[in-house]
Amino acid sequence: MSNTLSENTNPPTVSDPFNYEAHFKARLDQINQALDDYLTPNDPTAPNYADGLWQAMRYSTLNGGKRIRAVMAIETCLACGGEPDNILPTACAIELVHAQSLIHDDLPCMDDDDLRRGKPTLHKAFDEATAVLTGDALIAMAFGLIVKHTPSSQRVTPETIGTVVSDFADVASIRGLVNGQYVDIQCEGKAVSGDVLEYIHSYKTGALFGFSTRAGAKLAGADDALVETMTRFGQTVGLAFQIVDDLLDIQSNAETLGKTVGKDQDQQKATYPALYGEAVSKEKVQELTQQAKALLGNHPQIQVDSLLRLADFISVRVH
Ligand code: GRG
Repeated sequence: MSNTLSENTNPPTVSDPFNYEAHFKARLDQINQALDDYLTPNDPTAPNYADGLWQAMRYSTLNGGKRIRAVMAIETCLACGGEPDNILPTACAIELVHAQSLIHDDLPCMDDDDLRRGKPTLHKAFDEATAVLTGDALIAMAFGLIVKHTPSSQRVTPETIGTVVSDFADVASIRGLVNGQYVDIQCEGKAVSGDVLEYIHSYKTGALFGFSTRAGAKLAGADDALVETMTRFGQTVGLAFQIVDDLLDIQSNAETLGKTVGKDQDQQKATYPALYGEAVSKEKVQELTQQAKALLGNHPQIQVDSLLRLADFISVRVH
């Protein structure tokens, strides 16, 4: 398997997710290996009375997952002229916060789910207290990874890395996921407007995608205009990703998705298909995908191929 995109002489067609997945398998292996390393206690000889917590962190993080946000971060960094080492710690940090959000989302006080990535959710496999603590540990660890492991250089200064950490704090809190999750829960069972729905999806999902591409661009040393374009690219693709998620919740099955289906309707969630219907939601996905891809046309200096494929893959994904 090739480890670089440039070695791929026969790129998959954009509407073929199987070829796409093969193309990016090397990226997944790289991310999974780094996550495995980060989630290994440093000193195996030291007393470790919290072994169960390490196991829970590994169970919830190294248990599959598409790694789409991490791949977006890496591919954006490469597209903007950066190296994998610049972005890998942040890509892993993104996956840790994403894993944490899924663990907490699955808790009985939130979406109350039993199945995640084809296995029992963390609080089912372990217990609720462990699930809360695992989430806590993953968030804090994520910030540490960026600070401890991101190499600085003349192009990517410690100050730039500091702004990445600050951006991350925004999307992992009231300016991102937590905000979206709060409004999502508050809106359960209520009729919501299109604006509120877009707000929920943008905060709950779009924000972390936007951070992924923003960090990718910043850690490649991109200028402000490119950083802003890449942020919008990620946010737009992230919104499309969430609408596809809404559609799959209706159209797919638990075996394919590895999670419970039909929950949005059961919990009377605010979703695109519920508000606009399936056909309009699919059109919206295509519209957002085209918008995202068009943004990239503003910067002829970047290598856009893999980002175009990512956007297309997200729009046609089946799991
Ligand atoms: C970040 C501090 C902090 C708190 C999180 C619980 C919560 C607050 C937010 C939940 C947000 C949430 C569940 C959004 C859903 C996003 C989504 C579409 C998840 C599914 O992503 P995939 O399909 O999952 O990429 P895999 O398993 O492939 O990684």
